[in-house]
Amino acid sequence: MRFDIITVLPELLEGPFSHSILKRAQQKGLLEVHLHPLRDYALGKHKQVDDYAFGGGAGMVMRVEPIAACIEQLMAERTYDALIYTTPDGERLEQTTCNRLSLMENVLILCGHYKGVDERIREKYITHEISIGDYVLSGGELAAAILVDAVGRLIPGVLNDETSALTDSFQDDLLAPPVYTRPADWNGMKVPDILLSGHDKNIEDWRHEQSVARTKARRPDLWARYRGELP
Ligand code: 6GU
Repeated sequence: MRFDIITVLPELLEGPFSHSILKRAQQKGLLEVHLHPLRDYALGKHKQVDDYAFGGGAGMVMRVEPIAACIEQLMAERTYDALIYTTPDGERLEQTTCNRLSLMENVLILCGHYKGVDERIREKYITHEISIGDYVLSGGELAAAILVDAVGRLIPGVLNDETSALTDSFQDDLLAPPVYTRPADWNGMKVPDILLSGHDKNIEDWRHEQSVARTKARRPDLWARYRGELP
């Protein structure tokens, strides 16, 4: 799977994919992440990528021409399955969207900035508008990093049995159960006996109960969905 990311702050995205699971995914040839500095496509000697909003008001708007030039160049080289714009007014990112995106071949991400992008870019090119939650970030880069991380780890072959995504929180609309490792007794705080019992079926049942209890207590919204009461 290949991600092309258009950004005014490429430096911000150099770190997140250079470690651990996503680094290995790239080394294995399962994932490619290409950064495209928007300023390289800007016009004039000031390399301006933003401008004042028509109609007035505080905040700058990302101009159409550099973005269109960059997108057109990329689209001439390959076909994109999705053109994503990261923006707080987008649809909230959920695991189901990540699962769907992980089956795609080429995904382009435009990182939002300032007051946002000129609406005509959204109309002409963007297929998915994605927010990572109801709070405002200073730019869409960190949201794009989260998206690539959440999707990248789901690409077939990226995770092994130990890191399998099948038991993640949210994959079945339940939160994950508590986990423990050695020592079994830490200053009197003991690991639940059942986890030391070697009885796989009982352990599985216990984990499910814990997941249910946690989900009910912490995320009544997820619990309702699990019970089929919500979309
Ligand atoms: Cl995608 N961008 C910004 N700027 N803020 C956000 C966001 C995105 N998602 C949540 N907050």
